[in-house]
Amino acid sequence: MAQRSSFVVVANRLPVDEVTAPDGEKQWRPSPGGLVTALHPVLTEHRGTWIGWAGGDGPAPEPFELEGIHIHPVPLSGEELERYYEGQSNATIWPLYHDAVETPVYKRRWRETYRVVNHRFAQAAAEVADEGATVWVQDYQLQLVPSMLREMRPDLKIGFFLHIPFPPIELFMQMPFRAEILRGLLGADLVGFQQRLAAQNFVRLARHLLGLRYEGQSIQVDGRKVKAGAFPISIDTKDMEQLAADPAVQARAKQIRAELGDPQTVILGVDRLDYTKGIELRLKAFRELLADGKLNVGDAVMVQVATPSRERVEHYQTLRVKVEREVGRINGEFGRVGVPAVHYLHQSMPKNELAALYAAADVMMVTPLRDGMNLVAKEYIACRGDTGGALVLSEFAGAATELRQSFLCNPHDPDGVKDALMRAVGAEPSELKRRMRVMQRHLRTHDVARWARTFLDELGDAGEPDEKE
Ligand code: GDG
Repeated sequence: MAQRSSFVVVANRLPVDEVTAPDGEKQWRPSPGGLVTALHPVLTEHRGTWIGWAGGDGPAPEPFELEGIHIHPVPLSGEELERYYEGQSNATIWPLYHDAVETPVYKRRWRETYRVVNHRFAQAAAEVADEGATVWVQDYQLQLVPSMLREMRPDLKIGFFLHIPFPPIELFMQMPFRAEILRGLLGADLVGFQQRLAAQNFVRLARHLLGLRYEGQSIQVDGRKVKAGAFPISIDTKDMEQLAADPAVQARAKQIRAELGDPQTVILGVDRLDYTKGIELRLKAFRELLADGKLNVGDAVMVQVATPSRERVEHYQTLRVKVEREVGRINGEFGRVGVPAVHYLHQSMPKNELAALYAAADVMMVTPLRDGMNLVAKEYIACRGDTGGALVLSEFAGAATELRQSFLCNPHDPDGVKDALMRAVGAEPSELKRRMRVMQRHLRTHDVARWARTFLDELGDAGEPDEKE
């Protein structure tokens, strides 16, 4: 029988990777990420279990324990991966929730598989959760799990957190099984979003679509209260600051600048290769500034890291072609032998190399058309120490609500992006340091541990009668 826990996390992916040791033996290794770092203390304290997919399309490995966490793998077949993950999650829900910046694709068989897989995750949670346990469901792949789980186990306290935006009513209404998704989420006691506006979209939708009454952020559902709220996620700030301050990382940052030809300005972009991230428009702004003569190759150089992502989904294949065409065009027009204008890396890199890149960059460009939060923006700030540096940030990233001292821009306005970039390039060092200090102070207090604590405290109170009642 599965190990029972009083705290259970349910997420699409498990926080582990399978690696092959030199002797050929397969082993599990924790895959570091903000979420697992934040939840590790809670998980170990409560004999916690993490339910998720382990990668691969075969039968799931047996549950096991790793660094004090019970790992409970859920299997996905090849066909399920294609329909539930690549299809319904990443070709329907992902674009729709990001303002439909790419056209969402709707397919009946994808939805059916989404239901089947969500049910499997809910069942796994129902099996491992102790009487009265707390279960925290994560993200857009698992929106039906809260209501399915509530039906199986009404004794549980259920939280849900959406890492991506929640769209306005007009957009959400496109979704063919919209009421089912909404009811799915309403199975939770607390539904958390990155932004206040997203929480508002959600409560208004509950009234619009299901005629439910709400007061403030509290919705009345079948005699229960479901709370919605904003819980902006963050990074492990201390860990990132320490990593960037490591002498080896600092030396690597210097070396990177030298390898780039010691230019005056290093401009950096780091994203998953995703159409929501605004990579193309950023490249285009850089090209136009070179053409206008406002920036010169040699003085300014751009580095774009585009981590491979969702490569079997068509939208992503088209994007890769477009981005690589733009990089080729810029280098073809403006590069010289041995001096390219854009250094483009379509590869995933170790975290310390990423930290060195952040530390080496004078200007970080984070220009998504829509983004739940954007942790890259926060990581850059944590990595700059007291050396200044400038963040150009889209108003459409959740992070823009907190990082007000960045150079904010509207990514839909090319001139606005160019203007923000030039202001960042030309700003006085003293001004840049002042801006950075304010944002760094904010991130030191608003880190990922605080995010998890705030959500779980509120979930602890949810479902309890109000004091005034
Ligand atoms: C979703 C939401 C929300 C990237 N390339 C490499 C690498 N990364 C790391 C970054 C950062 C993370 O991946 C990306 O996080 P983002 O927040 O920027 O974006 P999404 O992946 O779209 O995340 C987003 C987030 O969930 C959390 O709620 O902020 O809005 O879309 O940590 O550093 N890490 C390494 N090598 C790489 O090449 N090691």
